[in-house]
Amino acid sequence: MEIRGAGRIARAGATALGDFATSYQGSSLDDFLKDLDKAKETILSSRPTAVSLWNGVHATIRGVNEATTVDDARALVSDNAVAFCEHSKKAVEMIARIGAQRIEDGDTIMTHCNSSTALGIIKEAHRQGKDIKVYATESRPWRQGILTVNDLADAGVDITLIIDSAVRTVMKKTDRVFVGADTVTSHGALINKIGTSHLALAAYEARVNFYACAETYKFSPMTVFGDMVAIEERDISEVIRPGEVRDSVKVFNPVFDSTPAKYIDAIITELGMIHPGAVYGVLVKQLGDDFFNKE
Ligand code: RUB
Repeated sequence: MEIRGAGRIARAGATALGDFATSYQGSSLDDFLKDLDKAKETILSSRPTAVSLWNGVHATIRGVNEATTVDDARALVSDNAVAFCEHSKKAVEMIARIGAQRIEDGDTIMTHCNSSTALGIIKEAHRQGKDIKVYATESRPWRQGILTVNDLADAGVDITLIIDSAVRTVMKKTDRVFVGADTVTSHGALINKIGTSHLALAAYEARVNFYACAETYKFSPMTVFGDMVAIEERDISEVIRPGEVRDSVKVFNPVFDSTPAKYIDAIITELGMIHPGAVYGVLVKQLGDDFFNKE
């Protein structure tokens, strides 16, 4: 939880592998590849839900098995890491410009948790001089909403903090919802911070546009083949203080939830705004025809 947000997590994972390669001292290519694999598994196990981490790590090791010397392999991993991080930052900037076009002067916006991608859009609209008001949820139990409101306040945005259970009440005053993504499945479902699906349902009921803001490296290749997304569960100490509830009380602390595609009006990506139904096509293109034609 020191590094938060699926984009930052992916860049941190790629950078860690790049640093590992740069500082590697051994001279055997075989040993390097084995150690790289161990490092990769350690990084991947740190956050199971955000596929951005998986995609960032795999983009970083791409082609390493074809290297013929340890120096070539190290240089490739290190260059790939830098390239992934640059691509990631550019995608977030592009999404800010594309998403800001959806915001109209006078709009009231709601956001959830702390998504740098969604906040990029809001700050860009504000920078363009649009008169906007934003409501941000507290996002219990980690209260990432505090980061969000301070970030937007520093940018000069009119920002109001609400508790998570005020979402449906405030949705009546809202024109659009922008949230981030940890993972987007091949059938267009959005996996994001717990409570995101409540915003989506309330928006659907109130006929408010609901946008998921996601770089395409948050699209999950595994879901094309039917894999489910693992939802991270965290310690109960995040929810209750010691001795606060009877010993027989169980506490369930899932960290993310899934919003079905039918509640999402559009996904704002660096490629443009797409319908959730288009995710499969983007993934197939990214994976390449060869992938599906393997014997
Ligand atoms: C953060 C969260 C964010 C997404 C997208 O959860 O759910 O909405 O990760 O973030 P946590 P970004 O604090 O548990 O990591 O748009 O910055 O990639």
